Amino acid sequence: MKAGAEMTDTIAAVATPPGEGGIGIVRLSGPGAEEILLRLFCPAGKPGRLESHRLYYGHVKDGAVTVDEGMAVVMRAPRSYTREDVAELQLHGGQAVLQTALRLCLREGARLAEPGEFTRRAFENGRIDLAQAEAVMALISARSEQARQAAVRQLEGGASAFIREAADELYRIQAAVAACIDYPEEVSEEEALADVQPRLAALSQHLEEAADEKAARILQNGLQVALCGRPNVGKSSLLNAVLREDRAIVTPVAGTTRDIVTGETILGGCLVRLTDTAGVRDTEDTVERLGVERAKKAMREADLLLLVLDASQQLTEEDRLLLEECAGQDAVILLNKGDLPQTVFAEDVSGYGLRVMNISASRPETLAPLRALLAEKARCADSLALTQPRHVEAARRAAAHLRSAAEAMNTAVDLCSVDLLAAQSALAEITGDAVEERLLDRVFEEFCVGK
Ligand SMILES: Nc1nc2c(ncn2[C@@H]2O[C@H](COP(=O)(O)OP(=O)(O)OP(=O)(O)O)[C@@H](O)[C@H]2O)c(=O)[nH]1
Ligand SMILES: [Mg+2]
Repeated sequence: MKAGAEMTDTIAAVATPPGEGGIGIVRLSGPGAEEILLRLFCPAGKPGRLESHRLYYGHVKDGAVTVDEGMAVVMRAPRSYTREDVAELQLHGGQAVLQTALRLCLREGARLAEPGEFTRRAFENGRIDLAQAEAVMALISARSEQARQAAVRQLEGGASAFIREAADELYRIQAAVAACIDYPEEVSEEEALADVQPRLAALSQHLEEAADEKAARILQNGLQVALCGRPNVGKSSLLNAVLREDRAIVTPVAGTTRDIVTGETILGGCLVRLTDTAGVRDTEDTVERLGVERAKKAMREADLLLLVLDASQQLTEEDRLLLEECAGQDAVILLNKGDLPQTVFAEDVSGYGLRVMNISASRPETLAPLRALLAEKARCADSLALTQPRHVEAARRAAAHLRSAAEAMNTAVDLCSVDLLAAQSALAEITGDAVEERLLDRVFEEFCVGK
């Protein structure tokens, strides 16, 4: 824990976001929570000691001066978010009101909470493990229904259960190795190898399958889709049509889009980030050339490419070059301007092994299959056990140690022990079962104050 932060003191923070709102909450946690609350909050009817988990109407007072009227609740340990005594004030949600109430809490003996400190206390007091604590932040920052569902699964212990099962199997493997080393007359090296090596392989594969970096990134940041094509085929029109907003400039002039234009939308509960790019062609124009370079970079970074072709015009050399570039990648060919007399048909581009869709950016009803495809590609969390980049990284590290343990056993059985220990501690980092303070500091730094 950081210098100055003591779990025995009482912390306070505004728990609701800055700005104006109907209600704002000031939160206290620690042994002095109730006492501090009662020094500034006067419940109507003077009930004496407050009942736990009951809401009281009253006034916040600075001496004789009223600061605001509102409600207060005390939640005594251990039945609270932090498992400590918690008190909350629900006041009018203006900054002056909330900051004044917070200042009074600090004057009466509370300390300003650090980011994530309430959740850190819930973790330190054993109410939740580290993966669940991170799920709280993932839930707060979830931007799509898919991300929300994944965060709730993690909060309910999904990721933790997966990791603990893996850790249990690893303990059993470690026990088998120890038996062979300690009692060589009872368990031979051959027996140990035949038993343990396949189990190590299975466990590392199991972890690797759950640690899908790409899927975890798509879940957090959305599916990255790049619209590409030669100038004037209708990329910007398509961006606007899918986003249902007038985001990019559209004109009949080839070379309209010079820079990258991005927009986000939710499709089927999943986040999709669309990038419109400059039409790709050879050009002498300096600005347009830079735009084309950016377009190529966006194409390299995308999870999915949408190659837009103008179906009302003959294919050009630029179209063919782009088709070749997209072949072999995750790409879809969109034959746009289907409302005009058609010159290019699906058969003409079937040789590239890519899916082809007939659309018209100016007829939104033709885009339903494309929307469905994007939603399907962006859906990635259904079977994903691990969704946080930190967990994915640690699980991959554990898997790598298991593979090198299996390898080391070929030389001598006892050589695998170091790798098995390293794998075990990588798994423990995920749930926070045995972690260093520095790691905890890094995890909770990401939080907002008041959570
Ligand atoms: N008839 C018809 N016209 C379209 C369609 N989609 C785009 N257009 C027209 O095609 C022209 C070019 O559209 P843009 O969306 O600017 O094309 P772009 O690919 O972004 O062009 P650059 O930015 O120059 O690369 C505009 O006049 C659009 O109105 C379509 O489905 N049908
Ligand atoms: Mg454009």
